[in-house]
Amino acid sequence: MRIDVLTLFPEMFESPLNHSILKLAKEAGVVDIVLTNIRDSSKDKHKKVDDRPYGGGPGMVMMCQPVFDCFEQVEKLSPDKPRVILLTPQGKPFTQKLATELAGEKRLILIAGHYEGFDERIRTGLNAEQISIGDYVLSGGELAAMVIIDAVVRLLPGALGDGESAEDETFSETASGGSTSLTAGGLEYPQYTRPETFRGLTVPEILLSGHHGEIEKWRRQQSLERTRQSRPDLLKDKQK
Ligand code: 6GU
Repeated sequence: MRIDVLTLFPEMFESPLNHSILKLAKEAGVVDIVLTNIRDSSKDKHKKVDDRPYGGGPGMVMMCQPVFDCFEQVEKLSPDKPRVILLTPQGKPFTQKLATELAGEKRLILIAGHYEGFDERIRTGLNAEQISIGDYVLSGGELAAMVIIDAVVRLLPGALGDGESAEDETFSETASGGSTSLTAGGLEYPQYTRPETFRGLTVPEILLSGHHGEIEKWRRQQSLERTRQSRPDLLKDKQK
């Protein structure tokens, strides 16, 4: 997969893209992530990329010219037709299901904005879909782009090392939309590793018993209880 990111702050991506799974995935050739600075496309003599909103109001709006020119230059860098995504709090919610869908694409172009938002003609002119990562406001789309990149790349075949699997997780879903994980769409059960006692805190007896059936039952109960406590909405969703 190729992912192009259009941003005013390419440096923000350096650390997240160069550690852990994303680093390994890039090294393995599973994904190619290319960062392009929108400001470099500004034709303004001061490299301006934003301006005051028509009609008044607070803040600044990302201008068409630098974004359109940057997009057109980047689009040409590969023959594959991209899925174009604008990161904005007005977008559709990013979910595991959407991550799975995006992981099936050959190419993504992510456009991260700053200031109060994009000139609307950027969305319509570039035929971009809008995605939000949650109901809160970030100061820019960069962190949202990184969240999406992480969630998508780890799903690509070959991104996780041997013995690791992106399936069988809390939010994983099958093609039909149903969950097949042990937790059945709920939250993960609690995990423990050595030692058996740490500062007087012990590991639940059942996990040391070797009774696999009982362990599985205990894990299901724990998962259900945690889900009831923290995310009852996930249980309600299942009843629909
Ligand atoms: Cl994609 N951008 C911004 N600025 N804020 C957000 C967001 C995106 N998703 C949630 N909040």
